[in-house]
Amino acid sequence: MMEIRFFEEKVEELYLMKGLITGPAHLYFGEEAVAVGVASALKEGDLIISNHRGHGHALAKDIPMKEVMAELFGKATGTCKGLGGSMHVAISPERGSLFASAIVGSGIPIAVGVALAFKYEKSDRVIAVFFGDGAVNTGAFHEAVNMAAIWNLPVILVCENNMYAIGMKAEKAVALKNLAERALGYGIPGVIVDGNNPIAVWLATKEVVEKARKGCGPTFLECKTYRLKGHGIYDQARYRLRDEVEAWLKKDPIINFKKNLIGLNVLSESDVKAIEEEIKSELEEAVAFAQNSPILPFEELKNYVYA
Ligand SMILES: Cc1ncc(C[n+]2csc(CCOP(=O)(O)OP(=O)(O)O)c2C)c(N)n1
Repeated sequence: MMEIRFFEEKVEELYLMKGLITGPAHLYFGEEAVAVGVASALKEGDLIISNHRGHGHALAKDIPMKEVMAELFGKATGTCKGLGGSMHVAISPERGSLFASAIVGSGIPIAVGVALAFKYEKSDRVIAVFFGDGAVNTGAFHEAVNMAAIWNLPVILVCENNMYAIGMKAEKAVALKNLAERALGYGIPGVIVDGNNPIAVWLATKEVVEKARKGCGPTFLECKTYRLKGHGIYDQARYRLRDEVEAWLKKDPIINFKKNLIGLNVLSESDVKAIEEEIKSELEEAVAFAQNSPILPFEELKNYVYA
């Protein structure tokens, strides 16, 4: 989680202060426990599908930080050879992260298709797809979840309810108290979990993943969390009330988890310092790698144009 947080702080600095990263970028500040909790509950061979807010998904899925950074710099050494940028950074099928797109909700039918393939193959693999509260209002969500339900497919629908779709508050867009209630309409379980607690996310994911593996079908997992920054890196999010932001800052997943681990004597203050130092030096290396990497030669660029 600390790796994701420090990464995002660095991206913010490189983007806003140094202008070294350009294009759209959506930070994952505050939502780290969801990606980490879900990714650590999956086994080798399981897959994830990310979305436009994918830096955290990529790092949680162990895509090397330097490849993630290089993609943000638009370099040939990035996960998409620098052709995708921030919104496609979590595409690395060999590390189990299959797809990421800027089209809200678009990963859900793809995940359902992959889950159908798993079922045909009689494999025990599962796929988890990350999407926001805004995505539950897309047609893609409704059609795909219905199919996942009738065919009893091994897909975990991870809804990162960070309370906003750009500036639209989820409670103004959906007439339900909990988005997980949507699952009932499709005949599948809806589970609500504290998305700021990595252990809670891990436990809940483990349980629903094991069910899916055994052929018990999909689950809608609503992780209640908060986007501590604006929608995109450029958005100062002035539409949020100060009280709301302050209340969520108190629920910061990293500060609280660190406090808990120290309180339980799992980690000491100096262990935490050592972890922080390690991440900072990895980050410096990742930035240097990205800066020194080449861009894709024009001749190769043409290989990726399908028209
Ligand atoms: C199909 C579609 N509709 C609208 C948009 C414009 N858009 C980009 S991000 C976004 C909000 C997404 O909110 P949510 O799904 O809650 O994810 P979050 O950004 O909060 O992680 C919208 C509406 C889009 N990219 N795709």
